[in-house]
Amino acid sequence: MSASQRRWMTIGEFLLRRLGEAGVGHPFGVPGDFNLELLQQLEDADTLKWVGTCSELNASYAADGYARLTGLAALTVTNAVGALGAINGIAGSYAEHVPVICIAGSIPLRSIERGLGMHHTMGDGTWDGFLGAFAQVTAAQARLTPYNAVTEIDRLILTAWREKLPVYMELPSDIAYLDIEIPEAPLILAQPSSDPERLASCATAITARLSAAASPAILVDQDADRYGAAAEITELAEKMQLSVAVTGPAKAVIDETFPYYAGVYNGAASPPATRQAIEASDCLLSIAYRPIDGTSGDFTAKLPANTIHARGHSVDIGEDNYQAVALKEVLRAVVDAAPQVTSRPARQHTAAAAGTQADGSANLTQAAYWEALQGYLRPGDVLFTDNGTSYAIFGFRLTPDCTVVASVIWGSIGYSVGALLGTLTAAPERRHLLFVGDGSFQETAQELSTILRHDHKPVIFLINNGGYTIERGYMGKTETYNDVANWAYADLPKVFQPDTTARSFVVKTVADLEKALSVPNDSMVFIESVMGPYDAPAAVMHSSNNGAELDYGPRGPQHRANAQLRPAT
Ligand SMILES: Cc1ncc(C[n+]2csc(CCOP(=O)(O)OP(=O)(O)O)c2C)c(N)n1
Ligand SMILES: [Mg+2]
Repeated sequence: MSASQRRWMTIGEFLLRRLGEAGVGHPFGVPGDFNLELLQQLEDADTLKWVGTCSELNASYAADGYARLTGLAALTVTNAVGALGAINGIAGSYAEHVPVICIAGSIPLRSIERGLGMHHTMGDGTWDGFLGAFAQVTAAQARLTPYNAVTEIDRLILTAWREKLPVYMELPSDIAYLDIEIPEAPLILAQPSSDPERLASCATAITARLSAAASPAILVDQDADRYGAAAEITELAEKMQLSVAVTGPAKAVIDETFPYYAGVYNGAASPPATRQAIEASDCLLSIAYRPIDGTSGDFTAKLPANTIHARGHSVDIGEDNYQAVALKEVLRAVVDAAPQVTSRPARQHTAAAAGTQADGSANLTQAAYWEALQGYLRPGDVLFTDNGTSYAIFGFRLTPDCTVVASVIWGSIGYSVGALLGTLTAAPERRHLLFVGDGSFQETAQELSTILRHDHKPVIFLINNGGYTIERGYMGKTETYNDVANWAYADLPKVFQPDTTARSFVVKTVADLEKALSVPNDSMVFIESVMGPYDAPAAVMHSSNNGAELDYGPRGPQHRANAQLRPAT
């Protein structure tokens, strides 16, 4: 009898079976005595491949990256010391709407029942505090027991997937090997179907408004990707010949060579044509727009008053609120009902620049760097940025089928290095490009060793500018608190893997960079580019300068002479 037909299974095996059915092929994490029994079950079952990381924080970032490409991820950590190490990343998954299952191997039920002081606890016989901590940063939490495991495992996995949010599960270490009676049917990941009447009325109302408008447009935020609705949006835009802009967190969700693509919208910081398409639209369809400082041009965004707000499970149209309507189904119905429009032909698309025009022997500048990298992009690339001057990638004109992974809302530096391990694990056949600063990299650099250990082949573009240049635009242009130690970054692949085939470069001129960009992608390429601490893209500096006004107010220290790095004029 195959495992999927058995009526009895151990709790641990059942959990692993459900993860596999939900498409989680590679849980990340760090072992500990409270989860080793589950890891042994994972080894014995040999259906999932566990990926050990250097830290739980990095495991949480890796899981987030993995889920962004596959739709769901998991990590296994040990009680409290492991779980709390991961909590920053789990909270980030909550902010960024990424479904991640955090499984904490926790203290035995025996210890809980008897109130025994245990290691990895406060030592006072209490046990609920960590569930409480995770209640703040997850959509659902549970401590498994033999009598709730069947229902709670399914509830948590389905909640994560349906709501696109993380969940937290404690598996007490003395129950993973206990047999429970289990359902034979596999777990099916599906959104609940829409209410038929609400769906029909909602789609009819949206179609009528879009059809009557002279300049309809769509604004796409990241939930369009989380709910897998990009294809329907593109189809609708093509059929009705309407403009589609994205927010920064949704960059690359819409193919940037699509004729109706209108750019990245960010309030007053948008390109004028993008701003016009959105703010002057007489019927804007917003897909889950979540304005924060960084996606609203520091609150200068002005969406039209009659904007239709569609979200994962609900829609607002004027005074009408529609519940129980699934985003993908709503868009599908609108596409089907929408008239074919021919009166709004698309603009001509401008081709991506081929490469840098700068003098090869000149010292590398940020301007020449980003210009050269624009020409390096290929269709299908996965691009990462961390917080820092590498935010310049939001200005790239992307080739088709790219994915951008960033954490614009949560913004925890170092995220990108851990998340890169996750996307490489999920899609090793794609080319992965990491754009990261020295300061961000220093937070999570050790995960490079796991990337090398699994023979992944990303290209890492590290800017060595001696510290936190993006922060110098807020405050402390020349202060030492914005400096970091100068590492031999390009030597790290060799440190982390002595017999590595990684190709490392320290780049100081445009010609050095061109040479590094010409090598093949058959092993890791690590390009450390040395640039000045006061060299920064103007858009990043404008954002930092504005951020300081919001953060410190009119009486803040940012107005002192030379307190801030400003855009070059
Ligand atoms: C965990 C965390 N700590 C601190 C910060 C504040 N912070 C935002 S950007 C940044 C500096 C990034 O510097 P670097 O990666 O070197 O980028 P650069 O601007 O120099 O290119 C810091 C410290 C943060 N966002 N997250
Ligand atoms: Mg830096």
